[in-house]
Amino acid sequence: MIEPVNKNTLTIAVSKGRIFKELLPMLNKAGIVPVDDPDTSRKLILETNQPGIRLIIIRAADVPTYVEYGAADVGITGKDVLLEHEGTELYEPLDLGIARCRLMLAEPVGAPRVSGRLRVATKYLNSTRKYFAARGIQVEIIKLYGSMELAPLLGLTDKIVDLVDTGNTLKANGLVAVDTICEISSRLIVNKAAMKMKKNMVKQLIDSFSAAITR
Ligand code: PRT
Ligand code: MG
Repeated sequence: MIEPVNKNTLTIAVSKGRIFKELLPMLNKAGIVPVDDPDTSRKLILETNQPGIRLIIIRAADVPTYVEYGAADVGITGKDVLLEHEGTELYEPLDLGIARCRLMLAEPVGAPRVSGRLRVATKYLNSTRKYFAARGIQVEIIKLYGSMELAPLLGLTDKIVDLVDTGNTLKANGLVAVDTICEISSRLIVNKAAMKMKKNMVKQLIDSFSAAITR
């Protein structure tokens, strides 16, 4: 624990961008209204209308780390991020059903069959490794941090593994999805100590988020 435990405060870790946008109405339904707008504010700690509840705004991939170490009590992050997180177990009590997309394998339209060892570009090393291992396919995975779509176009790799929503990005770059690796949505994750020490606040949050889920 970074701070002495105060049972009456709750720190929620979230990334700005698409997850925050879709989370905001759910927070509001839970009676939590941030005082500042993270898209215009440069603050990394956002106070809310509820004295004990604050939001911290961090990179999506850092959310599990803050929650694992108890620097945040709870967090909201994509299943894609959780599948890559290497730390200790986290409670994942709720699928919020927001920021939905698919983790997909894609290749250039009309790509010839790959002879020799397949090369795949991705930032999702764990998920990609597991996918090919389960199929007994030898693969060389090349780690990139973004713009994966570019890799096959320049001959860096044969295929990519990336998130796909509308498919417009693939299409615009002459790529086509060939398989779905995993359905992705954002999850509520909870620190193990917070689950015990702040049981009431965490339970209230889970209940109000549950009620706000649109299926
Ligand atoms: O952007 P930054 O580097 O700060 O971090 P980030 O990319 O992790 O954050 P952000 O906000 O872009 O994404 C956060 C989370 O949103 C991801 O971890 C997913 O769980 C979820 N999500 C849902 C998506 C998408 N949909 C999505 N379409 N994340 C990224 N994309 C990208 C995708 O990588 C591709 O470049 O959008 C492009 C494809 O979109 P379509 O509609 O053209 O198919
Ligand atoms: Mg992004």
